[in-house]
Amino acid sequence: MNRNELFNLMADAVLKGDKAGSIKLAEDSIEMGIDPRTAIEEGFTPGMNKTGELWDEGVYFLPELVMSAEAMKAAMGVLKPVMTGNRAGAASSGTVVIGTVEGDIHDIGKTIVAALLEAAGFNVVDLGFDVPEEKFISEAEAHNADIIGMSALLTTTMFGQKRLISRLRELGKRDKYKIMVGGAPVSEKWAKDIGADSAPGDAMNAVRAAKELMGAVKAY
Ligand code: B1M
Repeated sequence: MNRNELFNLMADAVLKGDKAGSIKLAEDSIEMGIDPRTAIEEGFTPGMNKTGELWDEGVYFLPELVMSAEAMKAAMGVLKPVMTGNRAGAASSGTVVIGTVEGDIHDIGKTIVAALLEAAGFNVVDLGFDVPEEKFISEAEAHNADIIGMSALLTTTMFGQKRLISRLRELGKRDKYKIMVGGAPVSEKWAKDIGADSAPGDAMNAVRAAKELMGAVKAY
């Protein structure tokens, strides 16, 4: 089987919500020596995006959404340990506290971003989903974070990103952290309007953006 055939099977497994199939294909990709990030970006994620399209068209409903999400996360469970590897003792590129904002349980994209940041050498504190602003702040303080990363997938919940930045200003702590925001409805204009430092559109750009933000942090 060649790479493209494998990537198509990966997308299909997620689209069908085939958890066992996703795990097997993720394991096959490791045996074939394929970079886990490539397997995620070119294999499994297109399946999740196609799921989104079928939901938009009213072909897929919540059960299918959940099954696709479970298949996607099962694949991530196989690939993440390989991607982050044994980083014990390696110097950290910086500390990122990341989570999905309050009221929002979409965590697939956030988890991919967290895994890729960890693989790139960042110390990542993943707060999960439905995270209140105060928790982002208390965890950033506790871990002496450089970057706070917030994912939002709903137009109703993305205001949590704006509230956090306002709260940091009230506390006189806005300049202490670089703020990265993301999620399908999040645009560069939104990020600028709310005063965030970065709005990378996907996980690979999130890694590049985090490194750039660290350059800015270290410059101080
Ligand atoms: Co729901 N959902 N969902 N959903 N869901 C969306 C987001 C929706 C766009 C579908 C639609 O109607 N077209 C819509 C939101 C509409 C809107 O507000 N604009 C929607 C809705 C309405 C809902 C419910 C309200 C449905 C209902 O119950 N009636 C409900 C809300 C629950 C809640 O959160 N309170 C709901 C529930 C769910 C499930 C739980 C079933 C499931 C999520 C499972 C899970 O995450 N564990 C789900 C799913 C799967 C989707 C879609 C189909 C796919 C989202 C996804 O995982 N994409 C989604 C449709 C869509 O987005 N097209 C939809 C794949 C993922 C890899 O992409 O998350 O965008 P994404 O992440 C990318 C980038 O955004 C970026 O990098 C990632 C990887 O490349 N990125 C970041 C993400 N976070 C980042 C953070 C960064 C940087 C980059 O820095 C910090």
